[in-house]
Amino acid sequence: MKKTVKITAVVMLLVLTVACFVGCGEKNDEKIYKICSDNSFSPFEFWDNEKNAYVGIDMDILAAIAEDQGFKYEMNNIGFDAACGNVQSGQADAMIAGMTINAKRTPIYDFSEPYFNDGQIMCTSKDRVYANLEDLRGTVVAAKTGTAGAEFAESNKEQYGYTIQYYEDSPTMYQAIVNGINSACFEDYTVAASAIKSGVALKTVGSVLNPSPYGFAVKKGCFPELIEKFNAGLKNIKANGKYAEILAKYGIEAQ
Ligand code: ASN
Repeated sequence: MKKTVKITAVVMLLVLTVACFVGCGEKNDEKIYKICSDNSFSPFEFWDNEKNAYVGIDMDILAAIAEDQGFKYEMNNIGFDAACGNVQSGQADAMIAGMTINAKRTPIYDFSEPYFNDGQIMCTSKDRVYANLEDLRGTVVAAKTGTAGAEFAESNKEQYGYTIQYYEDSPTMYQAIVNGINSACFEDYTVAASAIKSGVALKTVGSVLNPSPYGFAVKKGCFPELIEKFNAGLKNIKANGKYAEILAKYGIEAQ
């Protein structure tokens, strides 16, 4: 009897170990973490033609933290929804993508300490007159698949009587509003402000909704050491001024 219990315990341990490896991707000493991100979410991540590379607050924060903590990674800017899919399927180990920490995500991701705070804001074309959510009744709102902005649009669509059209990235979503295909979207305030500053013909309406923190994320239960390193590095780059320097480089005040 005792032996059976022992064998069962060993088998269970083996199964659990294998399950963890399968669920979290491979792990070894020379680990190069596969990290993915959004592809057009300025000032957090965006393509820089001159540098021929993705740049932005997230890109710089992660580089500074990896340097501080001595870990290696490769970055894949595949878009927000794709990044979420890759982390959940184990094709990627982690993501940094201006990702809002919210109740829908905490059961399936482990997040770092917050590294920024932002909420969504309603955006319309510069010359349209939707003054509030009520005015969106009967219109088609634009949303970026899988985002906190989409979640806001979804949770209010019955009450305010609009339907939703989905896009894969922020610039395509903005263009649909500018071109009059859609009435409005709910975008992170800092990102909407950056787009407007760069000449996108949108305006923000009302005040910031759902202010929440941004976090670096792994699939729930995977790579706890990476979250620990991110948190330790974040603390260090905040203490040594690097964090404020990165934000300032992109015209954002340190929080
Ligand atoms: N703040 C957005 C979200 O968490 C991120 C994004 O669109 N890149 O859904």
